[in-house]
Amino acid sequence: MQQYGLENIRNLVLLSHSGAGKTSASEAMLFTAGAITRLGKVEDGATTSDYDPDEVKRQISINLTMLPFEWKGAKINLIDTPGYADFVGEVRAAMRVSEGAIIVVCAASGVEVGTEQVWSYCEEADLPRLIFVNKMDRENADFYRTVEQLQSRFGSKCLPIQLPIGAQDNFQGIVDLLAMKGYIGSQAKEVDIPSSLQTKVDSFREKLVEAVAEIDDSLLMKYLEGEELGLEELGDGLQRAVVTGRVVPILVGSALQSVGISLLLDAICNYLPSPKEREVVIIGDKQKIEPTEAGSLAALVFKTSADPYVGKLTYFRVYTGVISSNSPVWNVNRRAVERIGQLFILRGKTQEPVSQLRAGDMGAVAKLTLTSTGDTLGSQDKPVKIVPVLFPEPAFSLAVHPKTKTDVDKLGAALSRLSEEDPTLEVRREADTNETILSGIGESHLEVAADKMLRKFGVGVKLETPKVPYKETITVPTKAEYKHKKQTGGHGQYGHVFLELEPLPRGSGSEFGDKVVGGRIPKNYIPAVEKGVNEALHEGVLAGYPVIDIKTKVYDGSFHPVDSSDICFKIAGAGALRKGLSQGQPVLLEPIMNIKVTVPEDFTGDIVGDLNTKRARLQGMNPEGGFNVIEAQVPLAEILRYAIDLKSMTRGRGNYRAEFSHYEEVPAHLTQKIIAERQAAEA
Ligand SMILES: Nc1nc2c(ncn2[C@@H]2O[C@H](COP(=O)(O)OP(=O)(O)O)[C@@H](O)[C@H]2O)c(=O)[nH]1
Ligand SMILES: [Mg+2]
Repeated sequence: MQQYGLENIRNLVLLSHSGAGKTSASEAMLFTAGAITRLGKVEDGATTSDYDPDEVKRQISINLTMLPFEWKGAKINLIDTPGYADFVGEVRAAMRVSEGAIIVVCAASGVEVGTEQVWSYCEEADLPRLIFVNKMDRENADFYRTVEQLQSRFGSKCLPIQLPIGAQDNFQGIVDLLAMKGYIGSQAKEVDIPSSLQTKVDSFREKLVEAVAEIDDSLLMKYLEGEELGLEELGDGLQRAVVTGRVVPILVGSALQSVGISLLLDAICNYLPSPKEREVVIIGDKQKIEPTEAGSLAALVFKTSADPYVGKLTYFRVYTGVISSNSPVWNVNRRAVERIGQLFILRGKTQEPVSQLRAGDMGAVAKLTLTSTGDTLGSQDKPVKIVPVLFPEPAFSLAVHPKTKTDVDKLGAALSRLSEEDPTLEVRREADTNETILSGIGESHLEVAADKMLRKFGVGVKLETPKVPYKETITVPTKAEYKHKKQTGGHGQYGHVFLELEPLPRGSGSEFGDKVVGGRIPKNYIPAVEKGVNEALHEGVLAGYPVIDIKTKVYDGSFHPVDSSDICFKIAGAGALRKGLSQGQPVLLEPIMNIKVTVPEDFTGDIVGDLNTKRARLQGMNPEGGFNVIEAQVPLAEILRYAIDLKSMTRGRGNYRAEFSHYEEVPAHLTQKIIAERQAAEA
């Protein structure tokens, strides 16, 4: 592929609710532009974009895919993204490096949850966009109903610049409201506008021309004076309206039949901004720099993938300057030189070697050693850091259990490579329950991660709901005595300890003190008593959970001049503690979380009702722009699968964050159940 200047590049992300047809549309664009010769189908696992085995298996997109192609003297770096909410990290990364977006909407389903989600991402990021109403050939497809939905949800700035000719079985082509021409079939054969459509065409064109005229005073004057605006004037005006976000054009077509695709490609080139038109935001007081090829290199790493054959693959977007194959660059974040090997442009799984990539363009390079996602590759004399991708925080956790002994050994390395590849995955060790915890966006996200672990790194794992790290404590002060005495042939064993146990307030931890007087236990044995006590605190007497919030004092005892030893006093200390715990009316403690649930206002009642069944204590409610932020304290045991519950209760519109607050006594009626479960698990 030829090199393109800033003005002739379009970096473009495809966004939608899952299943609206992004991947099919990307395939149709590649085909229409002549970049591929066969039009693959999602159902056959044959698209350029969904090449990954996990994607073929599930017939959905999971990863962002770069799909560059050329169209009428421009290079379009198209990025296909997953629609499924669990893979939103990929969407965020793709959006970060794009100057424009196409939101695909299904003409039969209309505006869906995912459509609203990606729309709000675009609003946040100020991303100029087009809407492509797809699947016009499908039964129930209704362009005008979909347009009404779009306008009522997102405002009157969503304006058709095309109308469909026919619908469903009879969908044939498109009327272009700017050029006032009709186009039929996948070859876009020019035809007259059907007379049956004339009234609709006139009224939608009128609205469009009016909106475009408002972009600038001289156009407006002309329009108000009743003068016709020329095609070029309209096109220029529309371009400015789109780039500034004042108009979001609605286009129409069918990805499966490749109808409307060449007009979509023209619209991308004509109306969406080039990299030259968007300033580059760098770290430090909202500073901005000009995108230019002449400046020093600044390229942002927006994705890292672990390929079993090529090794590590680093995806980057060049903002200023030029990056060349086989040359060193400065990693600004690591403050070190990184050696760049052969550069590639990727199209799905194919890699095309290139000698350089210039400002505005993007590509990939294999086997970098110190670079990770979010880093800027630049120059040492003019080091700037480009603002990285902001990834969402993980909200759902599962415990990872390796299946076999070999899997245990390989687990750590596999997990760390996976989380390097996917910044929305997090791995940690829960010491209290001795489990490895994998956190991500949702259940499917973690299931895909498990599949990847097996396929890429040969590690088999089972995912299970994590154990709750319960604790134990006592509720009344008590005293306990334990004598360890044995006479087994020659040398005997002797240690004798009296302990005082006292409950402490929550969050105090455990304390140990020594009140022995008169040398009834010689000082040198006290550390052994403490050790015995501390070890015994690891396993409570109720269900074997660690004991916290307790003060232990050794206050009396006795010893034997020959038979006593450290080990004997350790045993006595542990024994006395266990006895004391049983007498101290022990209870189970459970972790309580602070939870913040953000949902659209209409869902407030349902969410609060559900939280009440989860033993939650409501703490506050704050309306925030159509949403309600509900704050509560809730036991961890009740929200282990909350990400899934919330998703189904709000049809994907809610999200939440939880963090540890404190430990609290488990209600008596639940204690027996937890003890029984623990005993069953041990057995
Ligand atoms: N009838 C019809 N089906 C389509 C069209 N575009 C996509 N599909 C089907 O819709 C399903 C989802 O498409 P896909 O491209 O994977 O959607 P994505 O999740 O947005 O990438 C697949 O079964 C496609 O064959 C279209 O224009 N017409
Ligand atoms: Mg897809």
